[in-house]
Amino acid sequence: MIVIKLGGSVITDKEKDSHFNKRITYRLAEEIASAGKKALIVHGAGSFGHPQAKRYRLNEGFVDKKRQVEGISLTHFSVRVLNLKVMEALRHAGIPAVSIPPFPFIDESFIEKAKVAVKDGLVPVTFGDVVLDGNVSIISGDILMEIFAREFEVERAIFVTNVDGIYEDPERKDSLIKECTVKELEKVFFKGNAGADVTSGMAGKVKSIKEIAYSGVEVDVINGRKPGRLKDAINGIVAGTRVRKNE
Ligand code: IP8
Repeated sequence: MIVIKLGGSVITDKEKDSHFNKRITYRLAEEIASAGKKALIVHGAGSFGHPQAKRYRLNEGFVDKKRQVEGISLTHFSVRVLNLKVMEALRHAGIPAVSIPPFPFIDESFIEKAKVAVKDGLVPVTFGDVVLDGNVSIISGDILMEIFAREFEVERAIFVTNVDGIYEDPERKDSLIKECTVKELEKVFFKGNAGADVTSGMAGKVKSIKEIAYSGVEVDVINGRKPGRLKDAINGIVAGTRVRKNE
């Protein structure tokens, strides 16, 4: 089984509020379908969640509850709109996908629901969302990748992004890390590229990647804008960054 995250920066245009990259998402769905492996799918929120969550400061907890209630509803609505679009793409490619939203919170039943779906031959799809965990917060798709990698027998985790992989220095094109151990990744310092992102961009992602590799699952980071790379990665051929699992 493979766990795949379709990053918000690939399936949406982060520069424009609520803009879905339909052509790319449909192609990625075709690549997943044609690779023919069992999969669990997570997707990011991109411009369907980050600007909304930021506007209402949902990543800061309850700071102005009266106003934030509208923000919670809007953000959850927006990520669900995106989820439906992703579901359409997956179903168009012939993938028997079913949606399992994190809202209102993640507990054991979340994993149980995903397990039941997998057992019956369905492909669970979840996504970064707003959650009410006694307070208000944002759960990133990266954390959901950690949960899936831990709870299922996963062979590989693939992060589909809009860059070629993990760079030691994002400003230096020649610093792409092609393959490394999780221990080597520890030595790389990531500045983070927060921008419009409420879940810390690449720095947050690397934290999750390390967790997954430490839990014994190999992680690949690839560029989803380059046709064929996702299908190849599912089949074990990575053009990007491969983080070897901790053995
Ligand atoms: O794009 C963020 O999920 P991510 C979820 O996977 C929201 O980091 C609602 C901003």
